[in-house]
Amino acid sequence: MRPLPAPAVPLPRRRAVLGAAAGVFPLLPVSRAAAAAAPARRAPLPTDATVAREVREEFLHAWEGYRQAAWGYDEVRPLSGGRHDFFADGQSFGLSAVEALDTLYLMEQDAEVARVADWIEAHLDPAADAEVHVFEAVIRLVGGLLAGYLCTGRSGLLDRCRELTDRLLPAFTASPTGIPYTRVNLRTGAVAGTAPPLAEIGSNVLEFGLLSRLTGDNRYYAAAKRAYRAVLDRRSALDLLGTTLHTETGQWLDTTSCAPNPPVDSFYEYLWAGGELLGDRELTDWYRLLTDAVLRHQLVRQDGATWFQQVGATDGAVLGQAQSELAAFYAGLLGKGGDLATARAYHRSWSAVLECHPVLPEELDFGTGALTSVRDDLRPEYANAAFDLWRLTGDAEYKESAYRYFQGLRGNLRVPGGYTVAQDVTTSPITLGDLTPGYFFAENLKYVYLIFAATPRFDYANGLLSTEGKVLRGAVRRR
Ligand code: DMJ
Repeated sequence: MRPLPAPAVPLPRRRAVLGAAAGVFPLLPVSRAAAAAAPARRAPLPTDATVAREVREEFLHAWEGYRQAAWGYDEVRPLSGGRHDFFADGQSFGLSAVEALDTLYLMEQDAEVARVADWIEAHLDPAADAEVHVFEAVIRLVGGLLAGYLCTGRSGLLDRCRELTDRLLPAFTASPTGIPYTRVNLRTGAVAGTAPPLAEIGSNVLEFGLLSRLTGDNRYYAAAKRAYRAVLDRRSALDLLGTTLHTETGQWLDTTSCAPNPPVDSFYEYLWAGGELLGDRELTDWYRLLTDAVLRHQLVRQDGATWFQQVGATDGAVLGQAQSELAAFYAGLLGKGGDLATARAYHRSWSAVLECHPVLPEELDFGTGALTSVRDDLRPEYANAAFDLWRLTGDAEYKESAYRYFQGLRGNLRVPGGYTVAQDVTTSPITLGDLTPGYFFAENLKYVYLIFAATPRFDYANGLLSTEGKVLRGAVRRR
């Protein structure tokens, strides 16, 4: 079983009433929490057009930081002006540019879209001598190239996408079980890494299924389905799943059901989204089966809040009460899957945490009320859920969530060179780190922008985004 991390910053458990957050554990001293305005007392939001303009300006501020200091490299360090190779030292894939491509398109930055697409076609090397992380390469690069192709129609982007996916495929086809290896060398095809967590096993069916559709080559979709089936075949009698499987033996290496936390989070997301995007009923049925089990065994309603505990997959025994910020996306997924009341409640629990902090901390323990990670890695999941729930319901609450989240980022994590992660959100001022993660260009501000922009470039009724925020359906090409 996976041990839960010890609380890094134990804080007293308090139960004071905090406006709309009444009954939820304040996860910071009450004075700080009380300083946060309750929704009812907050000033009305600016007009939608104003917010959309503000959000686009901030995205372009970050983009300019990347362009000036790290163009063609994977990621920028916005404080120092340094660069970071995400996949392998000495190898760059222009990750942030690939991540930004469809966001730039939605924000009508057509000259930048052309600049990025030109760079990809000329410089992105799908056969680089680099051992890459398969899951990250799929959701970020394959998904980014697909979304870029769907936005622009440039066949060079689809060609790169296919070449890259062909070179990732040995991670699946070399596996005796169908459970993918975690790493592959793009040049040699050598595979490594035999302990993938569930997110790394399943978070490819959207990209691979869509690529199969676009190319007529079913190998990609077949590999993704084989991987999913391998996991479903190993579910417990309670219909719960563990965390990690062995690629070659097919044995569970960790039998903790930690959904919706990482490292299993998007495994569940891709079941629902795969059913939706690909019309695959089997994926939808698997989503329902597994989600019912998570709701039955892991949902905790406590002091007015809604959280998800960790349990043993075979016996349902309670193992922990850790909640990662990355799990905040689950409110949107539950809503899309039809569990709207639970979805709303879970999002409110995260909103209450945001009442207590300028930006969301990385992890907490809802049992003790302690923060177990005081970092903020510029995470997008809360905004992702706000976007999903706003699209489902149209409720103003989710616009407020998104705008408050945006204000937190702009007020605390903006630096002259762009936006950066934080090492400690509990200090005043926040202790900053020095990195703009690639996903920031794909996700955070895209979700907020789409809520306020009413852009004709996105089909709000049918649009579908990947776990990395890539628009895999619903990009409306410009005339
Ligand atoms: C992103 O890469 C994706 O959202 C992924 O599913 C997990 N989370 C990171 C950003 O936090």
